[in-house]
Amino acid sequence: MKLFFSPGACSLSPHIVLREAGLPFEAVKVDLATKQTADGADFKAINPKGYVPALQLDDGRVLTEGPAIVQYLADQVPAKQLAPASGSWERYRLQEWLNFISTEIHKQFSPLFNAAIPDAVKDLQKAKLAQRFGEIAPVLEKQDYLTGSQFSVADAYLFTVLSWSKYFHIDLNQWPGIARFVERVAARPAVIEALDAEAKAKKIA
Ligand SMILES: N[C@@H](CCC(=O)N[C@@H](CS)C(=O)NCC(=O)O)C(=O)O
Repeated sequence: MKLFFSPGACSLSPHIVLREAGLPFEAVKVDLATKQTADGADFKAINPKGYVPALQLDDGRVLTEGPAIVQYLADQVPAKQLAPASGSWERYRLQEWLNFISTEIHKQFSPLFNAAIPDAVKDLQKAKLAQRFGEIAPVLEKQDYLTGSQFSVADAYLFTVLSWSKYFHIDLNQWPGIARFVERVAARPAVIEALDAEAKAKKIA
């Protein structure tokens, strides 16, 4: 399998999941400005949408969209319990979280990275994010992870998008449950490895 990623982007979520799952993979860096991969391919020929993450299976099939990719990966190694069984109530709860993170957090952060968006709009986005963090905080006050005591792919995704807070002076200590969640996830060996690998890939540039 190949994971097409960009250091620090939302592709960190499947990167963490691949390492949590213990699946063999090759991480291929994508230059999002030029849409070229580090191994010299035209990334738009792999994912016509031009964004990361994309997962290419050994038979050539490509899966895109972070929430779909992480569920696919979790289902390859059910024993790791990175997602509840397909069809179970708990699986729908996981999908509820993945969709919430995708639409209400990930895509609310995206305009903050866009230099063309006026500051007044960015302030509204930050207020909306603060509202959403306030909704997640009570959950993480009473349990270690989004779905309970077990780390899941939703936690990898939430950790990834929360990591962008530092770029926009959003102090997560306002929500102690969230701040402790970030520390808890950051201490996981698979997460340390993924962050380290992405930091090295960033330096190579
Ligand atoms: N809907 C996609 C969005 C992915 C996305 O926003 N990727 C960003 C990085 S976090 C990206 O590659 N942006 C570059 C671009 O759109 O050209 C998903 O959830 O996987």
